[in-house]
Amino acid sequence: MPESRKHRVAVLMGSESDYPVMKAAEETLEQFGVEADVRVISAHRTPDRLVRFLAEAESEGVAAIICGAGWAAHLAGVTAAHTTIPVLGVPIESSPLQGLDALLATVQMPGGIPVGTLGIGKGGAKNAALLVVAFLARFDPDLSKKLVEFREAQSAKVPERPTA
Ligand code: RP5
Repeated sequence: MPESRKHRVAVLMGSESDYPVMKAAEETLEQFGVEADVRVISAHRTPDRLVRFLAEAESEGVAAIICGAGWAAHLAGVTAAHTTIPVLGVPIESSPLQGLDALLATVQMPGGIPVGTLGIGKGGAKNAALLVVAFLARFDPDLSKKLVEFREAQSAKVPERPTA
């Protein structure tokens, strides 16, 4: 496997309508050379697809699973219940409650089955990918170097003073 494709991370979303948000996770992983396996899987509309996918993910050595969902978002929790692969959740602002419902549903997992929950929306999706990269980077010097460079480039873009 080429160096840049050493790690594979799954990005799941409850609906295709979540893709504009979850694309931020996909793009961020790709930016670091981490392969993103992107799927539409609904915990309530396609529960069998979820179970089938997770069996596949276990056998293919998927390092982490990022789940984005809106409304009474249970995708991340149900995913975590079916696998020991680490699961991160991204609440999506697709409901009349603008993601507050999804945030609470995702973050409030009872003790025993963790879901690492990020912020609502695109920022959360991007951070989910960055968090996975940070974990992987502890055991991968090349990825660690890329993460340090990313942080440095990000800092360099912050101006000392605002322009008019
Ligand atoms: C959730 O319901 C999905 O994650 C999505 O955010 C929301 C709306 O889904 P669609 O009705 O657009 O398919 O399950």
